[in-house]
Amino acid sequence: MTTTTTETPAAPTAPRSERDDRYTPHAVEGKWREKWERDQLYRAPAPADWDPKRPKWYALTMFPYPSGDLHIGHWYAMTPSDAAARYRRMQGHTVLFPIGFDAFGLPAERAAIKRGVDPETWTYENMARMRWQLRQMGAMFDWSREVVTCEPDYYKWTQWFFVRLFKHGLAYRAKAPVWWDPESQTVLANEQVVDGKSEYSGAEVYRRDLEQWFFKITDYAEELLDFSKIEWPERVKTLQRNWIGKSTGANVVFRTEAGDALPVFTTRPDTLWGATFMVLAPEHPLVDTLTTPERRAEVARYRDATARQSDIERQSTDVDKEKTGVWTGGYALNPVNGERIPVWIADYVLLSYGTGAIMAVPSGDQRDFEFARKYDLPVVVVVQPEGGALDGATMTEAYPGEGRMVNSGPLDGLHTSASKAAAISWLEAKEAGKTQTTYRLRDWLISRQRYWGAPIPMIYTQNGDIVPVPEHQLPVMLPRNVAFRPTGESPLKYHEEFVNTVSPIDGSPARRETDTMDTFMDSSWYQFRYTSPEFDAGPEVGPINPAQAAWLPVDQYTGGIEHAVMHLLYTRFFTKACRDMGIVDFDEPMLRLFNQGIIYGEDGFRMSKSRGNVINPDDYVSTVGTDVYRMTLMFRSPWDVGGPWQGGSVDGVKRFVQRAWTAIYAIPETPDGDAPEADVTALRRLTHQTIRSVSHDMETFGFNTAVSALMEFVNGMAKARETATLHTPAYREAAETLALLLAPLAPHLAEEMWERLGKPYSVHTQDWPQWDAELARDEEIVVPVQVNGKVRDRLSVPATITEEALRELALSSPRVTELLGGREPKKVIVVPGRLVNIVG
Ligand code: ANZ
Repeated sequence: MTTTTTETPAAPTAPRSERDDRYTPHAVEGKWREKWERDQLYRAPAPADWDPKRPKWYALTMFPYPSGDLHIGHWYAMTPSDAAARYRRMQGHTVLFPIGFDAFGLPAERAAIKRGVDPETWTYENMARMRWQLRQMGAMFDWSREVVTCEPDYYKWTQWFFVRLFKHGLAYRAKAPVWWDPESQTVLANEQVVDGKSEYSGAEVYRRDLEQWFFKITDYAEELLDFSKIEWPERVKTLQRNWIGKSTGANVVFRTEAGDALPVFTTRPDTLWGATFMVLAPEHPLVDTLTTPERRAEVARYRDATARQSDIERQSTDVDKEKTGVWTGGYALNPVNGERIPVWIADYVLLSYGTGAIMAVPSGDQRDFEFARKYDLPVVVVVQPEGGALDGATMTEAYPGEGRMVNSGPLDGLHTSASKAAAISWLEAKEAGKTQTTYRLRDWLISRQRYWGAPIPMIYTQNGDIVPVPEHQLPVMLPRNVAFRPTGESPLKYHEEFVNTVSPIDGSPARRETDTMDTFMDSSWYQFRYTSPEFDAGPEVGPINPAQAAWLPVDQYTGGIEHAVMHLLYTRFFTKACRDMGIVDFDEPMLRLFNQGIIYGEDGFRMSKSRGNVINPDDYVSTVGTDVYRMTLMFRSPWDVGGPWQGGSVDGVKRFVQRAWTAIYAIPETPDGDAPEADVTALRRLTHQTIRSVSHDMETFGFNTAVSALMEFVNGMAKARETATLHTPAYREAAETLALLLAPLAPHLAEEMWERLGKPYSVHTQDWPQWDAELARDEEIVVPVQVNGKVRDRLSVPATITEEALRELALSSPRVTELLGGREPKKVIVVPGRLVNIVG
């Protein structure tokens, strides 16, 4: 990759005017943006108007939250995404690239509570400013399809989906322990609790029981593990797989001495004979009955302490984390041998997983082992490694590996490869247990005790019925003028006019649900709505205009990895549920996904106001212009890598833009000149090689190498002008190619160049150039290889071969290896393109 700063000599024969030789981004960029908008250049046609030769391509960038300011992260996410969409269009697709706002959410409400501003006013003012900023990106957004999730004609459908999910048995109400964020006074989803703290406020969270609405995402756990229909990054698939957390094993029923069933989930039913105690989650419902009077106070103290920890802390596999727990005083009976074993409670057992109770096998499970050693509980070896002689009294850690079963009744002598299946059949025959598959995934809690969200469209009647708002009555409008009090309940609860309604069954007085929906619900279906943002043919038809449905699903989605397990899992679930409800006819919302990296501050840290390392895109746009800023972001590193912002590279890109302009501005309209044959051939080769490499880069989101190839191209064109090639058809071909290849990356510059070249508007509706494989073929050269001063071999290599590749090739030449006779050469001198000299 070169960023040479060679100044380009003035075009030798072309007329020059002072006005034209300097590229002025400001005048140019504003002018073109206005024209594109006037001409609706980026308006995506309805499927009925598609050209059958141009397949559809739905490109989507994650829509922004209207925080009030477009930051560098937005630019880094959206402008390369735009370049990719533009490339698809030139490449022969009919492209949709929409934009909108994820406009409901907590920050708007925080502003209301802190500063007394109305959340709606706050949101709309921010959106107005951000629309202006988004336009500065020069992206091919189809603004005619903008969606704003807080508008009644959007959330009406969010509510409609809720009602449909409810009618389909996929939305239900249940009392459940939920994470309570004491600062923002709201319930959080599991995913919003990070290290025991609220992702929103940073406050420590604790458990509380509330009646909540859930979506049955767990019904889809198995299907969500199937990624065969999508091309998504391995990392995201792994995160989703781990989040879903499938385990296969057995459900085994232990009994308390009083006869209560105490089922456990275990992935190792073969180790049942080594279960020397049981551990229950402190919140387990049987703890009260099991606890003996003398243990009651200690048990209560322990339960209270664990209520303050998050599941993540509790589950920590950190070896240094001290295992804690208390004995209930009670016992249970091991179903395989009737043995009486003590029942403990400990925080490492989670209520929400499996059955909330485990059989502890200290010889096989490290957590159980540490616990047993700490509280002096017996350790019985049930798996003996090949040739080993483990002893429960002396072993220093659990042995989870392979081996032969011992002390295990009917399993004795079996190898562990067969013992699990044997244990399950044995248990099933004795009716003491059965195979079970468990998932870590929990149902999606969607209730929020908040105002700035879509009201959950449910009604509670006086008879205790819970009924959905009839679909034709939607939307349930969010009322204005609510009182914000930090009470922990939805402000809607105190809005009498909102709350009081009538039963859809018999018209008797009834009350509305006052919780609103998690905003991830809004973003689970926005990609559907972009196809037909204003469509409303009644609730029977739904929010997707059948005449626009052919746009779906999304062909290429781009956005941050931080959405791997929430948004990206929810929208997959949502799509599958919609399929099962007959709303869509596909299985996956987004066929391809790409995650961009993160841009850090120049100091290498995440940008933050407190660090003072924030780079404001507006400052750059107003000084160097959009195209330079876009390309600087793309040029600095591979898109999925990101890294620290390097302000210095702005100047290099700025110079490149000027050199690109210089390369074309003085070109004669009709090429009628001659130049040395070799120079013409070299230029054509460069042109076609550049098309080849930039095309490859655009396919693979390699924008950094695309920009660098174009820089080399422009340097090559400068060199060509030294020999009067400017007047040749080959130079014109190069110039037109340059404008076309620049179009996705620097849309304004490319348009200006295209016009300057006298070509018909617009560069963005042109076909992507094709390379001629013959012309693009690497020139071959012959490089002599000397060993100790004598030419011993001649290598035929591409002229562009790198120094390292040439060295490799020379050292592996059979003639050379023979002469060196296995010795390391003392010195290897590579003169690129000319000679390799080996001193042996
Ligand atoms: C006995 C045993 C013996 C286990 C052994 C493991 C090894 P995964 O693979 O993550 O699904 N377990 C079950 N429910 C639990 C809960 N609510 N909280 C904490 N731990 C729980 O883990 C399944 C294993 O985790 C189960 O298998 C159980 O311990 C434990 F040599 O049972 B095992």
